[in-house]
Amino acid sequence: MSQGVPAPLARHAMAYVLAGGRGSRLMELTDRRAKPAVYFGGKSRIIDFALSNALNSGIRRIAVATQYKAHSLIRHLQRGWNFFRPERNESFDILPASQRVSDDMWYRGTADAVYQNIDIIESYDPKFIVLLAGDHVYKMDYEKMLQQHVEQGADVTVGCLEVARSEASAFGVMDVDAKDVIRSFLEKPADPPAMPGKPDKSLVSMGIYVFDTKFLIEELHRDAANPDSSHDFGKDIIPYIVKHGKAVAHHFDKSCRRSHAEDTSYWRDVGTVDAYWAANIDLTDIVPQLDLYDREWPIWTYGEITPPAKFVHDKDGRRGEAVSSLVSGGCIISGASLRHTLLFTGVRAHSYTHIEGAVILPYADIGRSCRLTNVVVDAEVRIPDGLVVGEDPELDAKRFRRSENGTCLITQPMIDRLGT
Ligand code: ADQ
Ligand code: ADP
Repeated sequence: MSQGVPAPLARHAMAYVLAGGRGSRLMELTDRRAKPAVYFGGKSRIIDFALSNALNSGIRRIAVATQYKAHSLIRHLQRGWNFFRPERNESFDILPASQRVSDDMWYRGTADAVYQNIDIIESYDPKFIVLLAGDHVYKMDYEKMLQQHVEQGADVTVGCLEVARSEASAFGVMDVDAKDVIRSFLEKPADPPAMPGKPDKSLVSMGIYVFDTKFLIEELHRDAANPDSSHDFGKDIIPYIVKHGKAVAHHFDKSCRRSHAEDTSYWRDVGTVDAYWAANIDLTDIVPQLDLYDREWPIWTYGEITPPAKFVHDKDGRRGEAVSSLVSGGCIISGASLRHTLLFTGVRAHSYTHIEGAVILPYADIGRSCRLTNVVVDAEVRIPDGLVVGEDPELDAKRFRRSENGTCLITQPMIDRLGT
């Protein structure tokens, strides 16, 4: 169907990013913002990874469907992703759930979040749709996925990777033949099937898809007319195409952006507080698994203009210092010491304070004489002088959101409750 379209195919594609999900396992971190708007890596938000991948792959039309607690996400997109120019055939559309098609306020499912905007997609007439999730951290060249899609003449191409079988029930799990044609697809099976010859592994969907636009629109109309459908890609659309058409798997390994030959193929869901903490803290390692310093694959974001980070002695001559840490612009470390810590923009840390294994979101202020170990501190939280976290599991669990692995998430309402 798509034979004859000249490469790069990305110039004929629109990236459609689903960014409406809450990500409820991130607990209070997503009380005020959708998961794609959650801060990651010191300067970015999670959605910047999918958007930067699209841009770095050569895609120049992007749409983002939003729903849950969209304000912080929309503000971020308006500030950081506003450089697309119609006269160069570029576009960037933010598509909040609205009453475009029916009286329903909300998108009913991921397929409905595309169906309700078919007219907008058609107005740009892209040949391909690269459908992305706005809530994963990874670097990937979608051009390679588009090329496989065209070469194999697929109806849909599904991005996939291998995960431990014990974790696979959170995903769509597939079985493929020698040419990677998908033979079966089970959405979040209780007992996920293993890969042939690899009893501990399952092949799972990354929740990203390439479609010919015309085919996708036909499928969305068919699905919308089906009263039994939940209007979800993973539950309804993909299993239907696997049965009645040609669905092909694209292995992430083939298009994962590597900075050097030994790079592992890095993909994270960061769906829980523990996974979020670990992926951020990993960046403080000597050689992190995710390279944010690759100038040929930059992760674009909204960058606030700040003065440089500042490290000062306090009045008693105590050094403000950070080792194995990432410190963003606008931070002031005064007489505090930091280890394996990641500070987002504008954080303050004061004298006699020690911080270790901490992810501290923008404009938090850590008082004097605190000891914080293995914490995530939400944006703009004011940690009172003398607070100790990470040394008494029982006390921590009473005061904060203590995770399975012992990470404490600290938000302002939790701090306010300490005084009562
Ligand atoms: P899930 O992880 O369950 O499974 P889902 O909740 O469907 O993913 O969300 C997919 C994306 O759509 C997310 O980026 C989310 O933010 C967004 N989204 C959810 N509801 C939305 C709505 N109403 N409007 C707009 N956006 C919305 C999917 C697939 C699995 C696959 C995993 C990989 O169904 O097969 O394995 O992703 O993570
Ligand atoms: P502490 O509680 O550690 O004593 P303060 O918050 O009083 O720290 O600030 C300590 C140091 O941080 C100051 O002496 C100054 O060097 C620097 N600092 C604080 N605020 C600013 C600012 N607005 N601009 C530049 N430097 C500042």
